[in-house]
Amino acid sequence: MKNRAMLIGSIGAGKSTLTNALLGKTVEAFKTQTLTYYDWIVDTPGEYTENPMFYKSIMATALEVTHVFYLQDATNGKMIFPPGFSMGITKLPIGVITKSDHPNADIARSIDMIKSVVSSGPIVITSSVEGIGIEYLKELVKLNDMNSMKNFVIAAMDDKLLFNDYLYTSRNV
Ligand SMILES: Nc1nc2c(ncn2[C@@H]2O[C@H](COP(=O)(O)OP(=O)(O)O)[C@@H](O)[C@H]2O)c(=O)[nH]1
Ligand SMILES: [Mg+2]
Repeated sequence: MKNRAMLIGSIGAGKSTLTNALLGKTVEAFKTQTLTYYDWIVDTPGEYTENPMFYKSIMATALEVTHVFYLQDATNGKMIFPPGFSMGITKLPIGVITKSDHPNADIARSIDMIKSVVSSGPIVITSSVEGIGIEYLKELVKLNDMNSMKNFVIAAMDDKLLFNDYLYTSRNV
């Protein structure tokens, strides 16, 4: 399978804007009504994450990808993923904090929230507007196992790139 990432997160978390940043496009983000497939990205509607009725759609779509990006909007204090959500999806998880450039961004709060979702995996602090963290995400999607991602994070030595593994250190994915 070609390495691909599915983006999930609340309505307005910045999925479509991040998709554009990752693909290097300058087009305006648009509200996604259904799944949108790009070269190596699957953008999902925020409703999929916000409404448990759509969890089965997330699970089904996950079968088509190698990585799942769990987005947490740094300006939003609301936690919308159930704790441990990524444990139910057997694809490589990556926590993504969006909008780190925003004046209302609370990075520490966002990291705490995403840690309860991605209990084992990288966490990348990003801004699609300023291009922060975008290259890290592209590199991580090329890596095929948790250990490679962990080594990548350690080698980067950047406080915008963390690795969370306080629960399970040798998770098999
Ligand atoms: N400041 C800032 N705003 C962003 C960023 N990414 C997205 N936004 C804004 O957040 C809003 C929702 O973005 P969108 O990509 O449509 O979210 P989606 O519903 O998850 O696809 C839009 O007004 C974007 O301009 C970012 O990195 N920084
Ligand atoms: Mg969207």
